[in-house]
Parts: sequence; C-alpha cells; structure tokens
Amino acid sequence: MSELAKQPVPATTPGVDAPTWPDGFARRYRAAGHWRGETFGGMLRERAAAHPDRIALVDPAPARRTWTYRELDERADRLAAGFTARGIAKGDRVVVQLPNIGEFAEVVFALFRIGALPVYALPAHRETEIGHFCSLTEAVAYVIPDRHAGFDHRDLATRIAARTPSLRHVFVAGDPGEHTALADVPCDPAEPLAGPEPHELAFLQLSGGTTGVPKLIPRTHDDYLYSLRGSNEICGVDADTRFLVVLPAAHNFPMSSPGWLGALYAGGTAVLCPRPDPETAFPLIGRERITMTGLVPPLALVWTEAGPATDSDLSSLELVLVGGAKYSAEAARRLTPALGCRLMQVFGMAEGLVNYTRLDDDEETVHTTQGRPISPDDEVRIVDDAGHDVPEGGTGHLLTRGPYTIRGYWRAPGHNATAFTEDGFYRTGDLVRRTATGHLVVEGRAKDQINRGGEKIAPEEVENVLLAHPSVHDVSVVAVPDEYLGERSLAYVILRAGAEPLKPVAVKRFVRERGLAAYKVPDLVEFVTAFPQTGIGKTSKKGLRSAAAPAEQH
Ligand code: AMP
Ligand code: DBH
Repeated sequence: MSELAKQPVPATTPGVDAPTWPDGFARRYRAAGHWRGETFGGMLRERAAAHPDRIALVDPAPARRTWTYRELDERADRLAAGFTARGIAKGDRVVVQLPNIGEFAEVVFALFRIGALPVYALPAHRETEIGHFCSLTEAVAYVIPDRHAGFDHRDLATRIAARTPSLRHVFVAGDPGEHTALADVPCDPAEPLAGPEPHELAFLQLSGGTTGVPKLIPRTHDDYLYSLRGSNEICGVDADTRFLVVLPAAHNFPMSSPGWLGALYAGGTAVLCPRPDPETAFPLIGRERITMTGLVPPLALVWTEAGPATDSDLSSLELVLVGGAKYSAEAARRLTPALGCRLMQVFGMAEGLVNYTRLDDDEETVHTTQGRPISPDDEVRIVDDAGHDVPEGGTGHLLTRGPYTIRGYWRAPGHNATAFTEDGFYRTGDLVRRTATGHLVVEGRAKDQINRGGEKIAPEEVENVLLAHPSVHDVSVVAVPDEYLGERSLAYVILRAGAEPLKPVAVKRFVRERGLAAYKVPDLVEFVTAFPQTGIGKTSKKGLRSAAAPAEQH
C-alpha cells in the first residue's frame, strides 16, 4: 500500500481526455474483486437472459408504460442499431437531457451498447450549460423531450445546433418539430456491436462545480458498476426492490445511490416519478408498492410534513435515503415516525466517494452522521490547510481516493492540477470530521459553492454572467442561510459609476435570459458600493456571508 501510494500519477497527456488510475491501483481493485470486467450493456443482457419477464421499468405518466428486462434489452439493441445507422459510433458523445421518462433508460442503454458516451444534462439546464456541454464534448447528438415543465426544448436545440458544428442530430422524445423523432430511430440490428471494454468510459456525469464552467466527470463501466454493487449491498437492494426515482434521473444520487441503476443491477424495478411533490409521489408509492427512494433534505422535510395526513398507503415503503446537502438531526428524527419507514443518510459526490449510514447503525448515528464509505478501499484523509492530517476526531478538508473515485475531470488538465493532489486524492472541498466509529460528519465547506437544497451552484459561473451586464461594475454571489433550502444565493452587485439604477428583478431576469438554469438565478440581490476585502485585497466572500447573515433575521 505505501509503495502504491508513492506511485506518481500520470498527468493528462495529449490525446488522452482524462487521467485514470495508475496500473498498480487498477490491479489492486481487480484483485480485490471490485472491478469485475462487467459493462452496462452486458449487465442488461445478463439480466434479460436470467429473468426476461420481470418488470425492469415503470413510467406511470401520463399512461402507465412498463418494460420487462427482455423489452428493455431489445429496445436498447434496436435503438443502438438506429443510432449506429445514423453514424453514432463508439467514443462519440451524446448530450442526454431527458426528464424522468422511460426513454431515458432506453437511450442510455443503447449508447452503452455502442460505447458512445451519454453526457448527463439536467432538465433544468438551459442554453449556457447545454451549449458548453455540447461544445466541450464535441457532441454529435442531443436528446431532448419536446416540452417539459412548460419549456420547449426543441427551440433550445435549434439554437444549440446552429452554434455547435459537431452536432449532427437532435432526437426528440415526443413531437419532434423540425428535429428527428426518437420513435423513428430504432431498427433491426444488422451486426453485433463491438461495444466498450469494462475499463473504458461509460458516460460523463456532471459536477456541481466551483468554477466558471461546469466540469465533466468521466466514469468507467468497472468503477460505476462497483459503486452500484456496493450500494445495493449496503441498502439491501434485491430483486424485490421497487425504487422510486423522485429526483432527476440524470443526477448521480438517484442514478446510483443505489438509484435506478442499482435497482436494475439487482433485478428489481425502477419506477419513474414525474414530479417530486407528495401529491404526485404518495399515491404512486401506494399503487406501485414502492419500497425505497432517495430525497434531498428540503424534499424530505415536505414529505415529513405531509406524511401523517395522507390518504395514500405508504406501508410498502421500507427505506428513504436522504442526502445531497446537510440534513439536520432534528429533521432526521422526524422522518421515521412521519413516513413509517427507515432512514439512511447518504453523503456522496458524482466524482466518486459515497458514504452511507448502515442498516444496523444505532438511531443516533443515523440521525447525526452522514455515513461511512462504501468500500474498504476508499481512502479518506482529513487534513488542515497545510495538508497535514488533523488529529483523530478533528475537523478538516476531506480528501479521497479509491476504486470508484475519478483521478481527474474530462479535458480539464489545468483544473485537475489543483482539484487533485499529486498522489491522486480528490479534494472534495468539504469540511468533515470522523467519529470513533468511522462515520463522517459534514461540518461545512471550503469550496466556493452554494448548496441550494442539494442543487449545487458555482458562484463564479453566475458572477461571469452578471459581469456581462452593462451596468454592473462588479458582483459577488454568496450563500445565505435558509430554513427550508439550507442555503439560498445572494448576489451583491456594485453598479458602474453613472449607470442607470437597476432593480433586483432586472438582475435576476438578466441571468435567466442569458440562458442559465433557473436554480442558478440569485434568490436575493443587494446593491452595495464596495466589497469587504481580504488581507491581500481580494473580495472576501467570508466577509460578505457574515454581512448577509444578520439581514436574514428580519
Ligand atoms: P457534486 O460534486 O456536484 O456531485 O456534489 C457533491 C457535494 O454535495 C459534496 O461534495 C457535498 O458538498 C454535497 N453533499 C452531498 N451529500 C451531502 C450530505 N449528505 N451532507 C452534506 N453535503 C452533502
Ligand atoms: O450530492 C451528490 O452529488 C450526491 C448525494 C448523494 C451523490 O452524487 C450521491 C449521493 O451519489
């Protein structure tokens, strides 16, 4: 181990999209049985052979549709053949922006079969984010719904296609307008596809990020499938599990902790929930006999409030996972009595490391900690500002390395140089302490990020947009405490000398019109004449945050 730890990590070399695990580590993870040489395409094929008629997927709205394992497998093959016929090949990137509908699983398994990489956009993303994903990845195709949540994705796709030379196809689930209907793509498979190798990339996941543009996270078949297997074991996912996908299916948490992919891995059933509110989800839990789901803390609060009064039958629900942002012990204590099921806290990141409380942990541990890592080979270090290990039990920066934690972002060598240590640990930006039982407690955050109820905002991205406003001289976006969301965003704006006065609403509109996802639009806007400064004259975000705190009290 100590010898391995000393091995240098290869820097990103030209032509290589991201650093990967050094050979010694890869060998060790294989020898330990973590990486088993499976692929997603192969996994689905095996499940379909083992239990063809079991239900894999349910899309309940508007008319209930189901997919058996055999049907999902066949759909993936036919769609893969259709994509191939349209020139989509192994290694190509395809931006997938679909809500919680059955086509999501069909599309990504078709791409897995080809070895093309889905790039998971969230339904909330707009022109700025999608444009960035498409150009950075040189995407050849973009998959969208026709309309979702009142927004016409086809118009957005037209604008994106016009500015992205690599983009050859827009596929639409539903009415295609000027684009191609996804329903017209499937065809009979011609010849078997070579497909990807288990150590190759399966997809690009999104990071909440701290920089001006979101980073892409390259995950391999081997590493992600290990995180699913580990998660399933911890959460007790098996063929009887009926998992409700409440959060956006593209997000790492509902996808893999243990998520809809975990449910499929175990031969269980994933049920797609069109909206997260109790009015939608509770009747679905009753009708579909849901056993497990995952929620962010604000949603867990809403469900906890609504649980006792509901007419719906929640008796099938066994386990609710809560994570994505800090869940208070007070709120955690109330969940089980309100919903009649067990609670598990989960602290994870799309970059890799996922921690869970365990089913045999005592109540206090489940209520007051964010769990411990999936794998015995997850290495966790807690260090001070100088990078030295803090004394056991002390709070410090969480660094991690392991069999399902990336060694670098995709095509981001500059950022990788600071986001990872020289020996390959990912700097999570989270401040944690470890209890005597090895559980982690999230105490805060050192990275410049806002966690808006589990939705991550990189202030720099919003600041860059606002700096383009002709009346804005400078801007600083910070988190302010919020009882419900945990945090909200506040934009402090310094106007240009002599500029027309602006209203907060105009500032918000500007961000929206610039094509950022709605959750990134500042919740609050305040005009100031100067920012507090740090010792060396940089804007002090700490100073701004503490200036904001008292204002919240009235
Ligand atoms: P991302 O890198 O966008 O996948 O977001 C992962 C980040 O979400 C972590 O680094 C934490 O900052 C935050 N996070 C996730 N789960 C929890 C949790 N249970 N408690 C506190 N913060 C969390
Ligand atoms: O916030 C996250 O990114 C997250 C939370 C819980 C995550 O990626 C996960 C579990 O896998």
